Amino acid sequence: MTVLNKLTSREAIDLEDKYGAHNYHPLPVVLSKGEGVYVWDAEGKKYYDFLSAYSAVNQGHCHPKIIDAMVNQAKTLTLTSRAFYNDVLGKYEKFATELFGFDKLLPMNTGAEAVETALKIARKWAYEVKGIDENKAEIIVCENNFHGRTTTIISFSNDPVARKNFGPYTKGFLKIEYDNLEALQKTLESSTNIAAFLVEPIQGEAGVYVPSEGYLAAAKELCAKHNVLFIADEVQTGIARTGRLLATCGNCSCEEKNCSGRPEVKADILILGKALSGGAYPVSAVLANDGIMNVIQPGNHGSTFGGNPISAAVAIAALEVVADEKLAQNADRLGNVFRKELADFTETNNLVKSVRGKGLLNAILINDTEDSSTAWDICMKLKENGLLAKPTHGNIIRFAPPLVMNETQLMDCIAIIKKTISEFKK
Ligand code: IF1
Repeated sequence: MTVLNKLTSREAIDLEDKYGAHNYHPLPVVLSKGEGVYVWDAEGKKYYDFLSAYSAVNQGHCHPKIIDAMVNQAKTLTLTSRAFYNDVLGKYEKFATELFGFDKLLPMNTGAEAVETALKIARKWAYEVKGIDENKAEIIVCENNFHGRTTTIISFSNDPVARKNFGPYTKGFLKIEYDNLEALQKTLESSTNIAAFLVEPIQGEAGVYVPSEGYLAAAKELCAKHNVLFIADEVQTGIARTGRLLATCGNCSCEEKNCSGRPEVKADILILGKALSGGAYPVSAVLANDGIMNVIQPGNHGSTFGGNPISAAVAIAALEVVADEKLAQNADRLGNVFRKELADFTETNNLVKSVRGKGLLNAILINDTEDSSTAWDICMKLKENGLLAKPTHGNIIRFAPPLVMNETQLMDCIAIIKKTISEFKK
């Protein structure tokens, strides 16, 4: 069998099991094709994708505009490194900084790289602008955070599976309870060495925890009062996923003709990734105004692929699709439909305790213990019924379809979810 021959699902799983590191425990489905809200397995069975590659495929699988941009650029110039200029990066930087309302953008590839970049910028700003003594900077993070898998990032994780036996850990992080302003205020008042507060506008991996109304705005205000940078990790919540261009847009609606780029809660440092490329290519970015971004001077930071022509061309196309197809508005509207339908369902089915989320980033809480296999078993049944989703932690199932879904498709998916859970027998 040459590598290019089509594999059966069994063959594909066996190859990954034998030759691949076991750093994931995937649902036993082997995907072979994707288009819009659908994916097909190696045997040609069709599914609704209700994970969207963890909110990277917001624009739908293989969006023609994004793929065309990628293919055309790939046929022209793929990578120059930043040792030289290229004729696409500046266009992308201008487009994205005007769209999100910042002076500058530092291009990277993965979300974790962008988070690491934001942490480095915040520390350098603390020493060179705020005047904190070198190596004394502290950054506040939240319990149950997820910001990526690098050694520094897992150093401030409290997920033992992501953290254990990867020490020694990076210092300089203070952990507080998420959605707790008092804890933030107390910590801000406890030290003059605080550089920044890093927060997810909604805690995705922790189980789609939406903070209280006004939390982010009040947190930003507290940070400003203490001359501490507010860093929003919108890798998962950004790019229209929560019904706004950014989750930090809050109630500022995308209905405005030209987005003012002044979200309700304007981060000092904004981190983007995942759907910044529509899932076609690793593209992430850190955005900030000159007073912060200009602490980065030649040689301070970089990446071989960061800012490459393909990533720039793909990101422009991916962001244009969000605006052209009004994906934030669609996510907002369909998200309300989804939560209403599932909330009604909880009235009649005791296996679903609750539904929560914003836009098309939602999750249901299964009425079973954290360590039960019920959520996984339900996802296995959903797979049989043509819908792919995966539990986050324990008994929480995340539901995050591509934002190009229409109401008919959504109602079809809701019917599948209700039917599966109603028939579910442990
Ligand atoms: C895995 C989770 C989601 C992220 C936020 C940064 C990153 C992520 C808010 C890092 C990445 C991915 C990573 C992937 C699974 C997935 C995930 F379950 F891990 F937590 F989406 F919720 N900030 N999240 O969500 O971006 O380096 O991956 O490009 O590592 O298993 P990345």
